[in-house]
Amino acid sequence: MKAGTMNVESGIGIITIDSPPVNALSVGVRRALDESFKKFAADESVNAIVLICAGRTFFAGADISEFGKPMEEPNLQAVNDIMENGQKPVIAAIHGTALGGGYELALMCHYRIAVPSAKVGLPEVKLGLLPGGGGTQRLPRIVGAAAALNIIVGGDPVPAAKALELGMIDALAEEGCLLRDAIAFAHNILNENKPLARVRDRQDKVDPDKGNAELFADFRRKNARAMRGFKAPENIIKAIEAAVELPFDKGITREAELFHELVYSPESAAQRHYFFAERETAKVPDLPRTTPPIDVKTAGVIGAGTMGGGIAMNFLNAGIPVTLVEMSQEALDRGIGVIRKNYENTAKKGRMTAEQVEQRMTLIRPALGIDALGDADLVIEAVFEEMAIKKDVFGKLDAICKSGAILASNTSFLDIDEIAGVTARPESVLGLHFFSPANVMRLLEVVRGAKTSPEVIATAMKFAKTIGKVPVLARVCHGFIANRVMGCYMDQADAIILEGTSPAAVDKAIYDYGFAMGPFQMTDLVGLDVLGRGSNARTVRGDLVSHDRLGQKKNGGFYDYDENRKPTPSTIAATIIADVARFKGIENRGEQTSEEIIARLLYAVINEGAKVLGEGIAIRASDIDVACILGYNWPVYTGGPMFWADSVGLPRILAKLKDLEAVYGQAFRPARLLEEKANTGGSFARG
Ligand code: T1G
Repeated sequence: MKAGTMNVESGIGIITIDSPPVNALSVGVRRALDESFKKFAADESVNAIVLICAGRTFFAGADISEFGKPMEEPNLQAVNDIMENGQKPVIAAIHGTALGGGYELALMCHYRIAVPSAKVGLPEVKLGLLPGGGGTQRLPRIVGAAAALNIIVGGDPVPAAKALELGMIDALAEEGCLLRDAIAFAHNILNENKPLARVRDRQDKVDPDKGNAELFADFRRKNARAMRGFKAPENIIKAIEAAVELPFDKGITREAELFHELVYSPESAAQRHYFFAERETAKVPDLPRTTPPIDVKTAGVIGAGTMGGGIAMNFLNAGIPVTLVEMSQEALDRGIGVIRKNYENTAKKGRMTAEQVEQRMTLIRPALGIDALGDADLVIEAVFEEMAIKKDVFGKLDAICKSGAILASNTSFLDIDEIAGVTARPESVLGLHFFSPANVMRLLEVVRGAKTSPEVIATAMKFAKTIGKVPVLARVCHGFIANRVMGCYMDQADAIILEGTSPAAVDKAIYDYGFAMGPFQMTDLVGLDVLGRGSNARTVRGDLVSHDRLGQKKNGGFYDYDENRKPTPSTIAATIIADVARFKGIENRGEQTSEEIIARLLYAVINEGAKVLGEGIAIRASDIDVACILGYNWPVYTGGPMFWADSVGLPRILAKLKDLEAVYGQAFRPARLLEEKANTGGSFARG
């Protein structure tokens, strides 16, 4: 039995599965389970069975890479029949993260014991799926329908202490003594001659909700916005309704039907693509896995403004002391005040304690002047986006920072090589481009300069995870990856309204595609003073600002807003748009269809993505997907622009780009890589 071992200790059969990295329930693991349970079922010296995993975690679910392929036997159901319906008590001994099919397997056991550091959960919704191993039928029987809706539609893991409270586990083991305590637990079950408690037989938590349609209707209403565009949540709700209304076996059949609808859906294929894409970004092909990362024990941040403060919080959250530098005491106090307020707001929501707030605040070392950064392992500057200022700062850092310190710029578009050029240590310089709000957005673009050393890159890719970020490596170009490709989306949005399509029509098309908000509502939210200027040429945004329309925060922008911030199309904005169009001599083409708007704005992104890939700015197409999903909330159930392009079909996109080029010119000239792939049956996913 390759994936595990079996042994017997004082009448307790112990099945230990060991299939790195996360004991996913691959066919090999299922066979090992099937074989070992059959053996122990027949072994008279065995009175009870403990199921435990070696390595970093209990089963972390089905093997996601097996989905979309024909499922090999035995399936999870076969293993279940031996475990749940056997004559001997089975105890799941949980450490790490018992997730998805892994936790469903634990629910098929008669009892569950876990170490305090463990977590259990059913995160399938994040893969566009539902728990297809009985989780939607068994969990409601333990926690009730209402709690099951939150746990399964939410998809977040539940820490052991909370799981015990909810009944998701039956006991806590001592940390580090899981097997010992699981065996003792098994003996107690035998000594007390406790019945074989099958979760499937419990009705006390589901019967009270029979006929309670309002419970589900209310849940749908309350979560409509978060569930919009996703297919899986509605199927999960239906499965839990079945758990309440139907006998167990009928519920299991219903669950399988609902699972089947999802596993072959484009949404789930996209979300599974994203699962692996997010884990692929940290792998840099030309960087040997043995490249030693530099130890980052202390950090420095220059600038305590919105970005600097947010960046600093990431390090504080990871327990790394930060020297926070500002030019004036007033600016320093203001910056630190904002950080404290952010933490206190989080504490008010119960997501951290007052002690944790103080503990993080004590890690800040305020400083007036760069000299305080001499000992920092890593310094990130977040000063004004002007090359001369950046060069001045890096010149000074070069003079005072210790040798081997990493010097990073948070610039969102300036040339990292030019900045590195003012130092004597360009190998220690790179870009670390955070997205606003920097303490929330998970994307971190790591910008590799021409001379940045492998050690510095390896360090950045590794510690990104330490501070809760997903690193995407980019070479130097204007706007790097996310801003560059999404810049085309904004450019086409600005162009199409000058040709007579209303901002509201553009926003509706983009909203219906799946973004939380279209480009013009987004601009009004962020503020035209933030996103408005930046061009000396006459623009609609510039004119709106000169009419003192800054967006939601002042006098409206592309829209007018009522006291509840409800947007209505603005006649003033429409007049300004028509005026600028006339001034630029742009022909009015009338209101475009949603399909045309989508092609215009999103195919422009795909085309630019193909250029970014062709130029080697991005390592792989899926990195562009991750950057757009995490940096610009591109809807994850499309898989991101490049994955979506493959699903639309590259020949179709190429043909449309050529049509658009014929009308709108150079901006739509198909990228060579896209043309090549379209003409050779290639795809971005297959590289
Ligand atoms: N299948 C296949 N590979 C997996 C995997 C899985 N379930 N989970 C992780 N990996 C790989 C991952 O790609 C990476 O590979 C390595 O393991 C380490 O992962 C019937 C339908 C467990 C919390 O959704 O959330 O069960 O990049 O980098 O940060 O109802 O992995 O090294 O080559 O993420 O320590 C439900 C998914 C499946 C859990 C560990 N389960 N995994 O996090 O490591 S659907 C999940 C995670 C299901 C049933 C259904 C996390 C983790 P590589 P990592 P980590």
